[in-house]
Amino acid sequence: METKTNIQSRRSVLLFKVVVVGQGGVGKTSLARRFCEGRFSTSYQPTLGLDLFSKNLTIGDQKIKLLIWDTGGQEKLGQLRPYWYRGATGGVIVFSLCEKNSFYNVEKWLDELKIYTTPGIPTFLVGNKSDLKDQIEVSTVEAEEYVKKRGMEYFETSAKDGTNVEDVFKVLAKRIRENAKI
Ligand code: G3D
Ligand code: MG
Repeated sequence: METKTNIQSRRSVLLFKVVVVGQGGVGKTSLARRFCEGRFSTSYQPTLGLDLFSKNLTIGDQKIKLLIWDTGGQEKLGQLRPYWYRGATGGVIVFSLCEKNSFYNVEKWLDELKIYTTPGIPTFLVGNKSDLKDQIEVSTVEAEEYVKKRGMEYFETSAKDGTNVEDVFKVLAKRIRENAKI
């Protein structure tokens, strides 16, 4: 007699594409590296082309491969822009808590995501460099007010000491899964 196999226990790996955007120097590459490779280095070159990071996660019984698309040259993408964003299932907009201007630029990145990604994909706002406590220029209240109006979730991170970095990507993976109703 044929043995019944349990299809539920052999569910395939889901591939989630996350695009990380934000002004240069805010810590996008550092965050992706901290999450995927568990390390921080102060001698990064600014990203020239595209850095691809990936990490395997398990949420419940579901295996997920998170692909993190990080580029420092979004401004220069030109005609490639739609391709770069194509198929993104989630977005992270990063600013530096120590640079007010990078916070004012967030709206520009949000508009860009709205144009090129599928409407309604989970998008998080991340204020990075929380370890530089005496240099903070953007208050938690200010950032929280901003996200409240736009229905986003907000995290304050430090790629340097690791604070909240895991949370950002794990909660995002969870939201992507909920959004896709998988
Ligand atoms: P980007 O990819 O957004 O352009 P990077 O930013 O990841 O290249 O980081 C830019 C600079 O900020 C780097 O410093 C990096 O070390 C620093 N940095 C990134 N995240 C943090 C953080 O959480 N805390 C602190 N203190 N510094 C951070 P350098 O000196 O190499 O330019
Ligand atoms: Mg970079």
